[in-house]
Amino acid sequence: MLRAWPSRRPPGTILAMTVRRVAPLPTLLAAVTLMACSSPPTGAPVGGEQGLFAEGPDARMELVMRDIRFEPSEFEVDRGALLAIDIENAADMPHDFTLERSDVVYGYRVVGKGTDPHGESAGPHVALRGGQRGELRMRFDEPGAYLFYCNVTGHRRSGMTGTITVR
Ligand SMILES: [Cu+2]
Repeated sequence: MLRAWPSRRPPGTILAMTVRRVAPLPTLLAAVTLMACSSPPTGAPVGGEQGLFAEGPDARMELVMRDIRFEPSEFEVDRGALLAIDIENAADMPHDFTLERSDVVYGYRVVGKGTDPHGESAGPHVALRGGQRGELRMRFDEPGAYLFYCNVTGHRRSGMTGTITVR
């Protein structure tokens, strides 16, 4: 179980932590630029409430997609906190983050041209090409366990699932 780290720290601290955890500098700069701008790059997929990007999140974490699993697959967050998840698809094939429940406030931004959605979804659904990244923000108002999975055919069945515990 990994706890999303609080982001009410000096900005330099957050950046340093981010630098250690993600790889290439150009990619990092793209992600930082994405977070800092009020509007996303032209043509990049966005969804949900973009107003969630107007202010800093209460907690931030990284979620990596691999073949075929999420890392980490379990983490927790406080109820009511604005959670920012930097999602990276470190695999060659497309993957997505799909939340099973739709009663969540969310917004996302993908860096660069995205993939088409993998099936229907009423809630958060972020589809990424291999090697692509994006940011998903969510706020959970109800405590409980929220299942997420990859909706690419066969991936959920193969164990590409995880759980967010809201306390
Ligand atoms: Cu997948």
